[in-house]
Amino acid sequence: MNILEEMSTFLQQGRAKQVKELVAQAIEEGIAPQEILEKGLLSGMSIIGEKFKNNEVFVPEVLIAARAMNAGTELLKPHLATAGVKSSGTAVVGTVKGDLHDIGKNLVKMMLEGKGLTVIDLGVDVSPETFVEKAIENNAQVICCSALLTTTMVEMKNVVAKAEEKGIRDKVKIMVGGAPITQEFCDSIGADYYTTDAASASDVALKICA
Ligand code: B1M
Repeated sequence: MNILEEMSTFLQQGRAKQVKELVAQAIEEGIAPQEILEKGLLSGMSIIGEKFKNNEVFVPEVLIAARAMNAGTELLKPHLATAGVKSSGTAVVGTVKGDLHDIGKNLVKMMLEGKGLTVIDLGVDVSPETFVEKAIENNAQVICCSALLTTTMVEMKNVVAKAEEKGIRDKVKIMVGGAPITQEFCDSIGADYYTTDAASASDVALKICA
């Protein structure tokens, strides 16, 4: 088993300490941070996701795997980020109301910071009002909404509506993403951009702010 497979296995077992140690070792060995993220961490989380779907593991196991994932990505963060880049714009980022999934949102945050953007992280379970108020308060050019549940993705429409109501719709772009989101959904709610992954989200955000 190579180091990334081992990392993926420990992540599935929720062994945060071992995941962190292997991330540190992989960085030390010169493995590209993106490869560590994709083949070591995300691959483990995707296996857990499948098992969760098939009732082979349950919420506690998923939760400790998620903690191990966050521990690993935290260590990777400075390596994914471009050091010393001057802030080129501001984005507010959050997971929509009713939704507590934050791993994808944290990756988006990390990649945006890596592009030198100032990121206001609103956390999870964020109401449309909060997205819009914080965008106004921080003069943000982009609002990034993440959702993982089909029951919560509808909240994104409310973010668009709230931005219109508060008169900032022409000043701020709204980007949406997360596993259940599609381009079609994005278009149907009047959001501006849909991206499939955190790296693409940061590319688009950078263009918006340029
Ligand atoms: Co939840 N969960 N979960 N869960 N969970 C899913 C999403 C689910 C698909 C599992 C399944 O059934 N197969 C399912 C949703 C089904 C549906 O809606 N159709 C589900 C469910 C049902 C639930 C609960 C309702 C379970 C319950 O309690 N009965 C509950 C809901 C709680 C709530 O939110 N109110 C729940 C709870 C949890 C945990 C707390 C245990 C835990 C979350 C821990 C945490 O986040 N801190 C959890 C987890 C971990 C998952 C799975 C296994 C993994 C999600 C994840 O982090 N993936 C997930 C199954 C799966 O996705 N395979 C599942 C890794 C992450 C990097 O991917 O967030 O998609 P993702 O981000 C990607 C892209 O989507 C994109 O970038 C990332 C890649 O670079 N992206 C963006 C994300 N946001 C973006 C924003 C952008 C652009 C791109 O622009 C703004």
